[in-house]
Order: sequence, then C-alpha cells, then structure tokens
Amino acid sequence: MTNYYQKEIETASREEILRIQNEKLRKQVKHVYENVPYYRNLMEEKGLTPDDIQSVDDIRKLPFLSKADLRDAYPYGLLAVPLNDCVRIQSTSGTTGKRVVAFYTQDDVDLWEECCARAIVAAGGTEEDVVQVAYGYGLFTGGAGLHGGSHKVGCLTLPMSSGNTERQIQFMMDLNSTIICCTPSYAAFIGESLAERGYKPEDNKLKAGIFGAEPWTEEMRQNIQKSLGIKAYDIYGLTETSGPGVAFECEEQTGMHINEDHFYAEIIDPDTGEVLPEGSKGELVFTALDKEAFPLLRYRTRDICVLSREKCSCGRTHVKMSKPMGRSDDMLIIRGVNVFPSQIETVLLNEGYTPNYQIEIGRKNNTDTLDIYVEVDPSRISDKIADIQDMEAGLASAMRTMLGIGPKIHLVPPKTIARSEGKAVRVIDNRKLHD
Ligand code: DLL
Repeated sequence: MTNYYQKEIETASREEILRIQNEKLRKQVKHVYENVPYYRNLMEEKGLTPDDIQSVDDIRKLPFLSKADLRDAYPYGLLAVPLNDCVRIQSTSGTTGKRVVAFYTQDDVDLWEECCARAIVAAGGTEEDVVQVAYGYGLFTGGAGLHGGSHKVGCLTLPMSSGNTERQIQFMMDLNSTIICCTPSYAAFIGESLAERGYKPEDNKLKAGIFGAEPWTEEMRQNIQKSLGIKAYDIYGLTETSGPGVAFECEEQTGMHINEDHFYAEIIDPDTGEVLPEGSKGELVFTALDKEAFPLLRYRTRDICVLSREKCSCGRTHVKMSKPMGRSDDMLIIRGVNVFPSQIETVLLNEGYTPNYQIEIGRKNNTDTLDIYVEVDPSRISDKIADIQDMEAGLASAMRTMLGIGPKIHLVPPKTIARSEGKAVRVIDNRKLHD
C-alpha cells in the first residue's frame, strides 16, 4: 500500500499541476521583479516585465541564473525579502573564495522540510520509525533537511551528523534505527564496518535508506541494499533550491519524482541554452515557485539528466528525473564536498608551485580518495626526504583550507606529468560513477 505525505498534490492530474504552476509562476516573477534588482536588470535587458510571463510556456523568455550570478550577487544580491524576515542561512558544501549562501524565511524552511517529509514517506517512513540522520549538520543542507523532514513525519529523529562510525553503529543497534539518511558512500562504508564487526544484514532493524548529495550507480545501490539489508532510495537537491528533497525516489526506484508544485523543471541544451523536448538528455534548470527569501528563477544546475512522464506504479504524477548522468561544468564531488579543479590550481600557484599537475580520484573502502601529483620546479628540489615530506604536508594543509577536504600530495620531478597536445588532462576519475 502506497502511503503519501500529501496525497492530493502528489497524485494531482497534469492539468491541476499546470494550473498551480502557472498561478505560482505569475506571482513569483512579480515578487522577484519587484524585490531583486539584480534579476530585474536581467529582465530589463531582455525588455521583459512580469506581464510577459503568464504561464510556464512563457518561462523560456526569462533569463537564466547560474552559479556565477550567485557569486556576483554574494551575499545579499539575490535576497528578495528584508533580512529581518529570514530565519536561516545554509551554504554549499564547496568552499570556493565566495561560497553560495542561501536564505530562508520560516515558510521556506517549512516548505523544504515538507519536501523531505515526502521523501521519507515515499521510502516507507511513518511515525513508528526511528530515523538516523547521518548527513553532515551545519551549513550543509543534508543534515538540516532530512532532520526537519523526519520531524514533520513524526519519526523519532537521531541527529547523528556524519562520521564517528563506531557511534553510528552503536546507536543504530541500541536504539533500533529503521531508516538511515546519509551519502551513499557513507552508507556503503557503514555496511562494510558492520560486516567487519561480525554483524549480518539481518542483525539491524533498518528497512530503508535515503541517500544522495553525490552520484551513485545502480551497482552501488545493490551493494548497499545487500550489506545493510534495506531498500536504498535516491534523493536529490541543491543548496540553491533549498537542499535535499527537490526530487526523491518512490518504491518503484526508477528515478526521482520532482516536487513539481514547488519547482518547475526544464531540460536545456547546455551549449545553446535552448529548451529541449521532453525525454531529451540535457541540463536541468529549476524555477522555485514558492520560495520567498531566495527565489531563483531558471537556475542552471549543471546536472545532466532526462525527465520522464511515464506513469509510475506508486500513483504519484509528478515528473521523474533520472539519476544525474554527469555535469556540464567540471565540478567534482569528492567525499560529498563540491570541488572545482580551478581551486586546486589556485592553491598551487599561490604556494609557488608549477601549474603542471594531475588530480586522481579513486575509491577505497567506499571512501573517495584524492591524490594530487605536482611537478616541482628544479630550484625547489631537495635530496632530503624530510624536506619533500614537509613540502607535501604544507601543500596538503593549504589544500585542506581551500577545499574543505585533505588530499594526498605527491611532488614529482619536472616534466614527469604527461603533456597533452590538446586540452590538458587534469582530472582522472577512476570511480566510474556514471553508467
Ligand atoms: O548535496 C543537497 C543534498 C543533501 C542532496 C543531501 C541530497 C541529499 P549541494 O552541496 O549544494 O547540495 O550539492 C548539490 O550535488 O547539483 C548534484 O550535482 C549533486 N547531487 C545532489 N544529490 C544528488 C544525487 C546537496 N542524488 C549538487 N545524485 C547537485 C547525484 C547529486 N548527484
């Protein structure tokens, strides 16, 4: 028996959803135009006023927003309500010079938590459940989002945050967690740690897991389901659109229903910006239909995926997105943290190293590994091993400050990193995250 958190809206007819979207869009465009000078300017450059946007069919007239706009407008430039009306700030997991900060009114927090509550219920959650939230708490949206959703459903919430696997396992066993929420790589690691301690999958009370924030494959799903003895559900979202819960998987486990009453989704050609017909593979673009404080219109996620309107056996009518199949920029997600290769290059140059480097990402014991190979200028070469070790440690520490995660640095002699005749191959990703 399928349970819904908000059945009426989650199974609404296509016509009803469109009616809601059109009405909300008209109101939202007016709100943004009147309160966000940054976006009003973009609209004026295109000769647009809110009257030009009557329905979602007109949305393609509106300008896009991208991460670059968010950095330009940092920190308050896209805020659409007085700061006094905001009750929360969250931020992206990446740590570039200027991080993306998102603002929330109380209504925004409620809406976000409702989206997460829908995800928990779709994974079989009820007020009988004990939900172990092992996403990071703090500025990252994973912990706060699922925590709030769990409260809304009325589950008993265990706010573990990520890490400290020993304690995760102890609480899971002693307090009978039935649902776990964390990144898929951490779920796989917990599964492995349980086996190492002699536990069998049937020894825990878990029935489901809600995993997202980074790419993961079907193979990884099977692995986690087996090692923990659960059903593993995908959840998607990004800080810019609230956080997790923009889309979530149901019992069919064949893609994630987008909460279409709150987010209007488009698929565009990442090169031309042209809107692609239904079923095409392209970049996902979201318009937040209800958000008050940080209402992004036509935000380019850079995530590549396909939307599908095929009837779902769960009864939900909201459009489904496939697992993201890659990105249209070079952002990497390493141990759940968003990393751009350009950040690594900046640190190297700041620390006086050459721009000849290679980044190698792998996965060991279900945890991402990051190795950076850097050529050392002959003038800095030393024959003392201790000197080299000091240099490597210094560079690793500078990287940790910039990226938020610590890499293993390998200093190598000049001209040992393969040169390319075309674009330099800076990143070797051995994780095989996409099918
Ligand atoms: O990762 C929000 C989140 C938290 C989602 C917990 C799900 C669970 P950001 O740190 O802003 O927010 O990173 C957003 O992560 O654009 C995708 O590239 C990637 N991403 C998020 N969910 C998935 C997923 C959170 N299920 C960026 N599969 C997004 C693949 C995902 N990639």
